[in-house]
Amino acid sequence: MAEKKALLVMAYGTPYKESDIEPYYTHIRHGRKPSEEALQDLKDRYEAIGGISPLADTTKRQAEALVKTLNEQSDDEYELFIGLKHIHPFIEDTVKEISEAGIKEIHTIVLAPHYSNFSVGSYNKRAAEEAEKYGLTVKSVEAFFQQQPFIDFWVDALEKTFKEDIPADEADQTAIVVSAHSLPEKIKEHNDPYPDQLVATKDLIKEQFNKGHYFVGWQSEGNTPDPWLGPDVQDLTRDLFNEHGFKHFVYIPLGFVCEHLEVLYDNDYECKVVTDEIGAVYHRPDMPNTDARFIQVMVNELIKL
Ligand code: FEC
Repeated sequence: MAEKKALLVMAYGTPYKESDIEPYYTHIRHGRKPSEEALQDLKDRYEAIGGISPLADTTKRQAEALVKTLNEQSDDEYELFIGLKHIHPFIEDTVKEISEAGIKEIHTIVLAPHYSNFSVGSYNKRAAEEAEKYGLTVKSVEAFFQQQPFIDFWVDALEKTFKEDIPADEADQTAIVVSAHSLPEKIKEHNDPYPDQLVATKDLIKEQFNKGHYFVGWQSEGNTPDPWLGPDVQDLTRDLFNEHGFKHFVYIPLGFVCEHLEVLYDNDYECKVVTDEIGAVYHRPDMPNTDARFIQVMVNELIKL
C-alpha cells in the first residue's frame, strides 16, 4: 500500500473571539496595526453578524467532509490537516506538524474556487516554501470553478430562488449579480486569471439557467488608496436600478464557498441597504458549505494531482 499522504485544506481564517480581532486584522494588514477607528469598524461588523463568524466551524466541517469523501474514492490514504492564512493554525505551523508526523507528500487545496496570485497563489506559495525546509513534496489544486457539479450547484440555487421567491412574470425584471472578493486592479498588469475566471463562471451558469439578467460585480474591497477591481456590488445595484428599474436583485457571491463576514455583512446587510433604499427585493441563495456536489468538485481536482 502507498504511503499515507497529507491533505492540507487551507482557508482564510476568522477571529475565534473578540480579543483575536486586532491581531487577525494586523496580520491581514501585513503586520501594520489598524487605527482605533478601523478596528472598531471591524468589531462592529462582527457584532452585526452575531459576534463571531461561522467561518471557523464551516471550514472544519468542509475539510472533514472532503477527507472522508477523498478517502472513499481514492486508492491513496489521506490524513487531514487544516492551515489558515491569517490566524492559527497558520499554514506554516501546520506544514511543520505534517513533517513531524513523518508524512512526505502533501496535497493542498484552498477553499476558494478561482485562482489569483494574490489569493490561492499566496496560500500555495506559503505551503511550498515551508515544505521545502523539510524536504516534503507538495502538489496543489489551483482552481475548481470550471467543474460541472460546481456550476450545477449554483444553477439549482438560482432555479430554487426563481421558483420560490420571484413571481414568474417578474423573472425578466430580475438582476443576477455574480461577485467575488475584489483585488487591487494592478493584478491585471500581470495577466492574473482571476477576473476572467469569474466571468467564465458566470457564462457557464448562464448557459444552463437563462432567466433574469446577469451582471458581474466585485465586493468587500480593501481600505487602501489603490484602485480595486470594480464595479463594486453596491454601486452596481444602484446603477442597474437607475438604468433598468429591476424589481429583484439576486446576489451570487461565487468567489466564496460558505456564509461568513463578507457574505453575511457585505451582501446580506450592505447590499440589502441599497435594495431597501431603491424599493427592490433582495435575494441571496444559500452558499455551498458542505453540499455533497461541492465537496465532490474538490475531490475530483485532488484525485487528479
Ligand atoms: O468571516 C470571517 O471572519 C472572515 C471573512 C473573510 C474572507 C475573506 C476572503 C478573502 N479576502 C481576500 C482579499 C482581501 C484583501 C484585503 C482583505 C481584507 C479583509 C479584512 C477582513 C477580511 N478580509 Fe479578505 N476575507 C475575509 C475578511 N481581504 C476582516 C480586513 C478588513 C476589511 O478590509 O474588511 C485587504 C488587505 C489590506 O488591507 O491590504 C486583498 C480574498 C478573499 C477570497 C479568497 C480567500 O478566501 O482567500 C481574495 C472569507
